[in-house]
Amino acid sequence: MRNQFITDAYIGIGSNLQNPFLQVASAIEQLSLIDETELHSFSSLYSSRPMGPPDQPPYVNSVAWLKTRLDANSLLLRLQAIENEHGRTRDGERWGPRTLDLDILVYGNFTLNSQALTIPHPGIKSREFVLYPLHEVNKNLMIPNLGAIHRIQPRCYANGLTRLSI
Ligand code: ROI
Repeated sequence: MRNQFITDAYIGIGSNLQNPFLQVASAIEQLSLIDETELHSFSSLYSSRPMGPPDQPPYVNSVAWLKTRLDANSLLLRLQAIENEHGRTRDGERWGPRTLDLDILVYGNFTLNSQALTIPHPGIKSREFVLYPLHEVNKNLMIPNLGAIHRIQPRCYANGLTRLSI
C-alpha cells in the first residue's frame, strides 16, 4: 500500500549460489526499479564466511538504503518477487545455500513482530555481514531497540569479512 510518508528502509542482500557477485549486483538494480521507491545508495560488496552449515560456498553480501512510500509488508512482497526472479527456492535445509536473500533490516523507526516479518531484523547485531555494510551506508543510523550503528558495529568480530568493491 502507498503511504503518505517516505520511510528509510535498509535491505540486506546475500547470495552464495550461481555467481553470487552478479546475483547481488543484479538485485541492487532490481531494487532501484521498485514502485514508490528510490534507491538512495548501497554499500560495497563483501565476501563473508557462511553463517550456518559450513559446507557451503562463501557469501557475497551488501546493504541497500531505500527511500520508500510502500508499507513494510508491501515492500516485503516486492523483495520476495525479486528473490523468486533470481531462482530462489524455499525448500532447502535451514540456513542452507541460496541464490538470493533480501531482508528488511530496518524500516524507519518502526518495530514489528508478526508471523511474516520481524523488524528490525533479529539477526542484525550478531552478523558482521550485515553490520559492516550497514555502517558503511549510514554511519549515523539509529536502529530501534539496538541503538547507534557506530556503537554496535565495532563490537562485532569481522570474521574474515572482505570488501570486494568500493
Ligand atoms: N551467511 C552469510 N555469510 N551471509 C548471508 O547472507 C547469510 N544468509 C543466510 C544464512 C544462511 C543465515 N547465512 C548467511 O540466510
